[in-house]
Amino acid sequence: MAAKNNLSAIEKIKTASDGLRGTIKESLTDEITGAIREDDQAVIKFHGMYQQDDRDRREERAEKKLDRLYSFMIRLRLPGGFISAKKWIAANEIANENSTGVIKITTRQTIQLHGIVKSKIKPTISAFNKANLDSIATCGDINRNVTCASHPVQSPLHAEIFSYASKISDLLFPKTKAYYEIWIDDEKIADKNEEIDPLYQDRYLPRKFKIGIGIPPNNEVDVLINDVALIAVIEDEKLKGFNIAIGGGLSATHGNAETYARLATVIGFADTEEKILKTIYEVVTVQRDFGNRSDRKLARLKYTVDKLGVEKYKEEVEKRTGFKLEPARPYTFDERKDYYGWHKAANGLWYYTLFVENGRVLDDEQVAMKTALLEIAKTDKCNFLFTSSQNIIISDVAEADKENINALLESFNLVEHTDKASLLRKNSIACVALPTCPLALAEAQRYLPELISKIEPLLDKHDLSNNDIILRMTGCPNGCGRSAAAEIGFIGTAPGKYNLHLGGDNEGQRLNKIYKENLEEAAILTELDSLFATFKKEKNSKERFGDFAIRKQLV
Ligand code: SRM
Ligand code: SF4
Repeated sequence: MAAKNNLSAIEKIKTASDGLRGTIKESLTDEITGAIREDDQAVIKFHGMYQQDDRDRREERAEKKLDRLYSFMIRLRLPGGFISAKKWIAANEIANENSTGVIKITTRQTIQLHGIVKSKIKPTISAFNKANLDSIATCGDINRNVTCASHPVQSPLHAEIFSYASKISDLLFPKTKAYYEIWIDDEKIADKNEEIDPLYQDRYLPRKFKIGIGIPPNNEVDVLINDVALIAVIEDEKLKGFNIAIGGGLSATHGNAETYARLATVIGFADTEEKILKTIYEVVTVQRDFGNRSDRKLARLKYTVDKLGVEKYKEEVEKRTGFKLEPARPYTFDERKDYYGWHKAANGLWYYTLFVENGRVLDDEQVAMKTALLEIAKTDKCNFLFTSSQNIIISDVAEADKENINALLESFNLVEHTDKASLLRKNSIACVALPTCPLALAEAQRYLPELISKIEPLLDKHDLSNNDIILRMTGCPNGCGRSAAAEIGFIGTAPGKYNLHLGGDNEGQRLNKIYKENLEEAAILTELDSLFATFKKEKNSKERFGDFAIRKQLV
């Protein structure tokens, strides 16, 4: 535990924030700047928003001696990525009214809106509130949006397993009412006792906290990259409980050997709902009490787990829950992919998985996806689910409504759009990066589509287009597009330059390693051309690209 005088600046801001209020109200009324006060920038994260600026315009504005072009990004809380058609319509309207208009599906199954100017934050949150949507705790040092395996065809028990996403989200929900007070009704909360928070206290967690739920054998949710990973155990067609793993996280900092990506380690099995939730709660309290509060680079749960040792961490959790976890049950992940197109789940309802390149829902010259999804939502005959690979599932479609929805998908060319995208493109993820992400060192979502168009002919050339290779790109090593868990991972180092990582497995159970540093596009294509040639020639019959890279000791 960090000594008081050794605490990081953010720790002091949290405890002095009066239940996450800070001076946000004053910041909002300051008309001289489009920004908010520095301390408040840390506090608003807990309300689900980030201050950003348009990095494409920085230079031009600096030359004109203008302030940066500030705006805000708001991220919704949608456990498991579920949203009703009515809520989608509301989000669409709010996006048009107050943001850039692009609806961005994230790698943690939710929606982000960008480009919201300061004066529009309150109207945005208030409109979300009217639609029963909120952005509480989607950022900040707190439990974030809980992810869950999204494809209902994965198991007849999908709904039962899925319900844990909301249960966990509720369990770890903060008690402060600051969000409502600041953004919605302006009323001061009379009884501060209601806000006493035994879990987060006034210091919250040392760092962000993420929980995911996976359903073997498909690891499309990338469950092991989470601080806490629940792996559903199904025996005799019943949900027996979950294997619980701790300590996943993908970020590292270039040049800082103390930082590293890590996959979660399974610590045991819990059967009843009470035991499962209690264990999760206490994993969080141990991190709250033992996590590093002086160095934010080393504050994630993964470092606490490695500092204490997995066994010690587990013992501390068991001491607090008052029961021992059972030995982990066997499980196998043998794929990690979205099931595109139409599928029928065990409950008789249909689902269509739509390919959304890098999660960006908009109308462009190729396809009017945003208009199409609005029209589909207006039928009110479906719901929506977002996948961890930034795609959209049009869900819960009754047999009688399928034809109508499919006709809409066809008429807007969404079926063709999904079908004609290559396997490589459909297996890819890019994070947001430029121009909004302040941490980006290189492009990601604005560049990857173009790079893939140059990689596809290489795969064709070596007759490898039918290989299920997972490729991901991030604009920096924070890992938002989970590139450390890809078979081919690109991690931005500088404008136009990427480290090329190889050797991650296809199922998300082995991280990749650095193969070549600081490659520009021409070098990337030369490297891949030669790697694909060797792979084609020397691979074993069903060998995956990531496994091949390991067998051949390429990394
Ligand atoms: Fe992330 C910070 C975007 C998933 C690890 N992430 C950011 C910020 C907010 C930049 C910032 O701090 O100012 C990015 C905003 C960009 C923008 O303009 O929108 C950002 N992260 C994203 C999203 C939108 C990427 C996407 O294209 O979908 C994802 C939103 C998820 C959500 O809905 O909550 C997103 N971020 C992830 C993931 C992947 C995951 O969780 O599955 C990771 C790696 C897993 C992990 O947490 O280890 C990830 N983001 C980070 C980190 C590194 C954290 C660390 O341990 O050091 C940062 C930087 C930080 O926290 O200091 C970060
Ligand atoms: Fe920004 Fe880096 Fe995350 Fe990409 S990986 S969104 S560049 S913080």
